[in-house]
Amino acid sequence: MHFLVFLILGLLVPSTISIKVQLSTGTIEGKELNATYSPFGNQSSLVFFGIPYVEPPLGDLRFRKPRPPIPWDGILETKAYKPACMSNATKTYKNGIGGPISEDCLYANVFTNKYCMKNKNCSVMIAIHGGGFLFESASAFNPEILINNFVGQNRNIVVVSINYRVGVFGFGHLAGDQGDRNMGLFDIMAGVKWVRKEINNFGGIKDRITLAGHSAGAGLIVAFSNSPLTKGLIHQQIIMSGPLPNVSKKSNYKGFTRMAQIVKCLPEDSGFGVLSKKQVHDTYSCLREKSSQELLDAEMYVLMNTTYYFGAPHIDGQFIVDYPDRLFAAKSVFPINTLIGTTTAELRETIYITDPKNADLKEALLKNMCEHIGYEIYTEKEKFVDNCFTYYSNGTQAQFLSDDMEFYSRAISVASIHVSNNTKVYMYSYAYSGAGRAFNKYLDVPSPHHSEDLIYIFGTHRGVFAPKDYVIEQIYSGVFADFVNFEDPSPSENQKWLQYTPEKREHFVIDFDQNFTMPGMRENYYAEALKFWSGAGKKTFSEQYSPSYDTFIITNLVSPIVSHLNNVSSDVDKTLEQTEKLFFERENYLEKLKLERKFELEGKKRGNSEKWKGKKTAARMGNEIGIQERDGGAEEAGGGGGINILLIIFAGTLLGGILYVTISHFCLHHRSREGYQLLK
Ligand SMILES: *[C@@H]1O[C@H](CO)[C@@H](O)[C@H](O)[C@H]1NC(C)=O
Ligand SMILES: *[C@@H]1O[C@H](CO)[C@@H](O)[C@H](O)[C@H]1NC(C)=O
Ligand SMILES: *[C@@H]1O[C@H](CO)[C@@H](O)[C@H](O)[C@H]1NC(C)=O
Ligand SMILES: *[C@@H]1O[C@H](CO)[C@@H](O)[C@H](O)[C@H]1NC(C)=O
Ligand SMILES: *[C@@H]1O[C@H](CO)[C@@H](O)[C@H](O)[C@H]1NC(C)=O
Ligand SMILES: *[C@@H]1O[C@H](CO)[C@@H](O)[C@H](O)[C@H]1NC(C)=O
Ligand SMILES: *[C@@H]1O[C@H](CO)[C@@H](O)[C@H](O)[C@H]1NC(C)=O
Ligand SMILES: *[C@@H]1O[C@H](CO)[C@@H](O)[C@H](O)[C@H]1NC(C)=O
Ligand SMILES: *[C@@H]1O[C@H](CO)[C@@H](O)[C@H](O)[C@H]1NC(C)=O
Ligand SMILES: CC(=O)N[C@H]1CO[C@H](CO)[C@@H](O)[C@@H]1O
Repeated sequence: MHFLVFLILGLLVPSTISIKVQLSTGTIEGKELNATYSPFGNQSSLVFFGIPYVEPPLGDLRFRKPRPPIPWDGILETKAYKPACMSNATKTYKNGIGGPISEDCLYANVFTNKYCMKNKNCSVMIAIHGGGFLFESASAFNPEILINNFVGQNRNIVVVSINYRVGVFGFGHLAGDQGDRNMGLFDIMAGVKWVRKEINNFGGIKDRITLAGHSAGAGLIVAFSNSPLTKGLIHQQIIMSGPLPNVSKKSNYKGFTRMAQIVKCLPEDSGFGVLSKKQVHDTYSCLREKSSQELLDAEMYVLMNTTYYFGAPHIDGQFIVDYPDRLFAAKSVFPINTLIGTTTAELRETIYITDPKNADLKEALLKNMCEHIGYEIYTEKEKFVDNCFTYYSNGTQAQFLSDDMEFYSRAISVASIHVSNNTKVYMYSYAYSGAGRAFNKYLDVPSPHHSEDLIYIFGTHRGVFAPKDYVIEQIYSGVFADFVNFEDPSPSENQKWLQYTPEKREHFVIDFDQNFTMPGMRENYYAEALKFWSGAGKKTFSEQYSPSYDTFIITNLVSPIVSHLNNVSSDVDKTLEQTEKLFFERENYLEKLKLERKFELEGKKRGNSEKWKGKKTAARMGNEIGIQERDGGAEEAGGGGGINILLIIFAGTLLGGILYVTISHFCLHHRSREGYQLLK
């Protein structure tokens, strides 16, 4: 038993260890902090909160890659969390009242203990928070939970949590921008490099670093370990319920551009076209003059009152060099030890398709979803739509479509790419649905959904724990701690956790019966989903989305539809007015793609000599129905544009789309939910 060894040695450690630590940039002074909540005992820790790991990204450094920290004289007191980065504080702190936010937010927090400080040989875990690349913060983690789960119980892990810039501050960019981009990812890399340099001062070993994250945090870790810039920086990764970031070459530029227009750093009518070098320079100069609150307010405005989004990092050619699909296919990713897994319900976004309430619409809704995916991102569109419809019309299968696509089949890709002779890959499927009041449920889908297992690891969304929850917390966090410490998450000698192989897709099922026994190993993780999605055909990578979007993500596809069906916005940020605009924009756009495709195929049939004609006709059709070329969100600078498009269409078209268009027009003004049925 590894634990026993640690325990005995732990008792021998003298209790007079200074809590001042000398770093390469100066001396810091931390404090002792003990947990106070667990029936397993109050674990004790030495903590150092708010250590500067880069120069504050203020003034001219806004929107720039981070720079090394500035040394200080004397002793820097590091006993309290620093503010979270600029974000919606209510969402970041999840306590109903918010908490401090600031642009001066790039600090690290270190949790260690006397054993590590003495022996200087502890493993290190760096926690990367989630929050959709827009909110949350290391300063919102409850320290006691990290102490109990990882530092204490003789697990002796040196835990580091870091803030990184989010929203427009962390992932903004303009079209044509050649400057610093994906600052949030560069922040994380600077944090990891800082840990490598300083962690021995806290008792950690720099070559035993595990990067751990959930959701968007996990997505950022995937982006991190896919990057050519990070080779050799970390030893292992933990990827919990992490969809790959929805990266495209331009993701995030429309929301950012709209934000710049709102604060008057770009003319209202400047659209979304590529900007000249000078325009980019001038826009950034102007944005650097504004207060951080003004930019945040504009970000919030865009999220709520326009059809645009913020979010994912983008392919910048430096940190993220290509689409993950391509990086994986080229096997250009440097493999590392990986613990990866998902919950059995995640987001279930397509559950509206099988909702008994929509029973009459089931086929139409499924076909519509398959068409959006097929026409927007696959090359053999008709084939995709047929296969998708056939596979997902079976029973209530359609509710899994979104999770199969965004979570399960992608978890398989990530796991498989890290399998090598020198690495260990482990996979889990979290199926425990008995959390009850221990989880502050925030989605109306079955348990265990996205974040539900996180209550036992980092404590986010934690509700009221019953005695059984403390036991589960100890077991489940122990799996993660053992992976960090021993490269092996097996819960016991009797229940070995076998390594994942692409052939058998071994995975450990996490569930707990009355005696807290877990089911353990199974094979063929999501076999059916894999069969479907791996045979789904080639993606186009042509970066063509409906006018308000700059990347493809199912959430953004589903929420306008569900909002429309319920006549209530289901988007956490947007008003119903905006989701309705999006709904019509997207349905229109799909009709346009189908029409173009029809002409393209007819052109093909007529033979090569006439091929160009078909294309031309398709383009002309597009123009005539009033929707600009696919990439031309530029034309609706004033926000949304859905209504204008529909009016133009209604007034202008006599072409094939007329029936659809008339219906759309009708729907818009009468908000008729029947409208959907007519889309058939
Ligand atoms: C942990 O600390 C709290 C608060 O000081 C105390 O009430 C509780 O009894 C302690 N628990 C254990 C198991 O020692
Ligand atoms: C924390 O716990 C340790 C070990 O039980 C104890 O020596 C120390 O006084 C406690 N510190 C605080 C601040 O409660
Ligand atoms: C750390 O050091 C202690 C004391 O030398 C030793 O007993 C222990 O095995 C070491 N742990 C690791 C993980 O190397
Ligand atoms: C911040 O988030 C909360 C909770 O989702 C929401 O109610 C509020 O409107 C948001 N604030 C702004 C300014 O958008
Ligand atoms: C959205 O617009 C409404 C109405 O103009 C306004 O009251 C609200 O503050 C705006 N929301 C944000 C987050 O700016
Ligand atoms: C439909 O789903 C059931 C249950 O998952 C499965 O056994 C069956 O093979 C499926 N049918 C088809 C035609 O795929
Ligand atoms: C792993 O080892 C096996 C047997 O030693 C060898 O055949 C195989 O090529 C190795 N694979 C890789 C990826 O190095
Ligand atoms: C739990 O353990 C008890 C005592 O060993 C046993 O009687 C019971 O069947 C077990 N329950 C389950 C669900 O395995
Ligand atoms: C949709 O909701 C609005 C209020 O938000 C209401 O005025 C309207 O009548 C509703 N429409 C339908 C079709 O239920
Ligand atoms: C631009 C965009 O679509 N961003 C989305 C990327 O994914 C995150 C996390 O799922 C969403 O919150 C963003 O809206």
